[in-house]
Amino acid sequence: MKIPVLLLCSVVAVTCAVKVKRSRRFPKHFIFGTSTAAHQIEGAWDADDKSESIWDFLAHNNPGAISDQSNGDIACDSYHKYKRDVEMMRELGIDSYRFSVAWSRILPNGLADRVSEAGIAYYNNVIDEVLKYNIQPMITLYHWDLPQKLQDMGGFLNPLIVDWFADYARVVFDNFGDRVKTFITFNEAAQVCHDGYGSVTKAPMLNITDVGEFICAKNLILAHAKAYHLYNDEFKPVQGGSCGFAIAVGAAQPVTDSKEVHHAVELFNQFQWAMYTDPIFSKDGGFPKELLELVAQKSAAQGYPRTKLSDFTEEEKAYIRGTSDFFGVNHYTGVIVTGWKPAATSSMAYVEIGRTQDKDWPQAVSYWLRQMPKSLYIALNVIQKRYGDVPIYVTENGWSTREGIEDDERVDYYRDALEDVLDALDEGIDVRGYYAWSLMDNFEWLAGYTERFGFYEINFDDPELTRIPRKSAFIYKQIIKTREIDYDYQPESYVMSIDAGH
Ligand code: PNW
Repeated sequence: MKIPVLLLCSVVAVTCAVKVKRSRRFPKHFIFGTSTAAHQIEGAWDADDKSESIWDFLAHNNPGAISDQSNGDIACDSYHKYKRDVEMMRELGIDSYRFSVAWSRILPNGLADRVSEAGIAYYNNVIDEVLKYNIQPMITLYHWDLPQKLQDMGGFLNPLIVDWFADYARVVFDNFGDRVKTFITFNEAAQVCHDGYGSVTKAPMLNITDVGEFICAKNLILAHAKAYHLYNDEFKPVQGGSCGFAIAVGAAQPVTDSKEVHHAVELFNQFQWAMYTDPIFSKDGGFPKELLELVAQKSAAQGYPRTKLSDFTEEEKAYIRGTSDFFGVNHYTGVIVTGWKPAATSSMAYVEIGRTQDKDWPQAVSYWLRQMPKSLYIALNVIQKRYGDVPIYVTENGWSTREGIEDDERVDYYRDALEDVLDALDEGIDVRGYYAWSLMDNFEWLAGYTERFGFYEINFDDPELTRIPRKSAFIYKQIIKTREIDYDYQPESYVMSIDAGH
């Protein structure tokens, strides 16, 4: 008797679970958007008075570093084709568009002695065009494209970057803040400092392990805080918007429930991202304690006369704490953490944390990207557990394929990720919006044009750079329109149109 009853119960439970899942909706005011970044889409690298950014400089002087020897000189040519881009946003029906402005286009000298009229005019055009169709612009001030002239003066290793960035931020707030109500100072500090200064995977490829990364981290966080205070004190009272920080948070799941593995997960989170966000969002401010201790121990063992990472002063801590109106999270994938084996010889505790990805998780074209089950849900949970009820925007989330408009893997990825958002919302996590990466294929940094993240495909050999909607574009459009995820929905044809009201 027992077995059939149990069986029946589980069948009912499964059916109910599926039903509940399917009827869930995104709240009315939930924001759906797409994200891009200036260097990845604009092209027109030397139009008018624009100067070279570190990515222009890298691609021009070290083309072998980019996997297809390409560059962002033309990219999607959004500098000239922005009206078509906005038309695509209307086709998708998005509520908001996240894009970045190029420092070297706005301030060709890097310093704020001269503001480019052409640069300001271009971004005014983009902002006005999206607003015409009721799409809210969200601006990232820095998405990895430092003016090369500032790199020549040390870039993020020079403490003066704090003032340089605040001067630049003033120009951006002053010119665009009347119409733009959400600003993000930095996109992914860890990728700027770790990949660009501590390694060779992003410009300026300095490879100054630990030391360079940590100097960059302190200066970048102070630059963020200064720009936030400027906005908060001088612009917010008049313009009424918000200003925040966006960081990449990968999911980290413990392989077992042991204390040791949980500790390894915590260390992994600290080194991967919390080092950049604890100073801003934690109650006490400053860098994570364990991380500071580990770096101090390693530094001593390696013969350094002082630690490679000292904490902020009490005054700095107070200045930095609370300087973000929301948590911007870029999320793509995750790992299973297996443990931590400290080794006296290695320079960074980070590399000693054992982690793996499951071979059964679907693999994207990007080597680092696998679809880990529930990964966005895990990331959103960790953020809320760590910092409490901070408003969260998913500022990036996406999947890479090769060319081709039949992108079922991307469709699967987005549906799963959006289920994770619904699960998080069900639990009361304050997720306000979701920006998919990316509106269209674009220049994927060191991977050039070999990895495609777009809802719209671009053939970069076609001089017209025609944008063609992929299957995923129709699926995203349907989700936005109905505010729910319908697994049975299939586009009838691949012909796009703009719905009434967009
Ligand atoms: C993002 N991770 O970076 C960038 O912000 C975009 O410019 C880029 O095009 C996009 O990813 C796709 O690569 C990432 O830890 C940072 O998994 C970190 C991770 C992934 C992407």
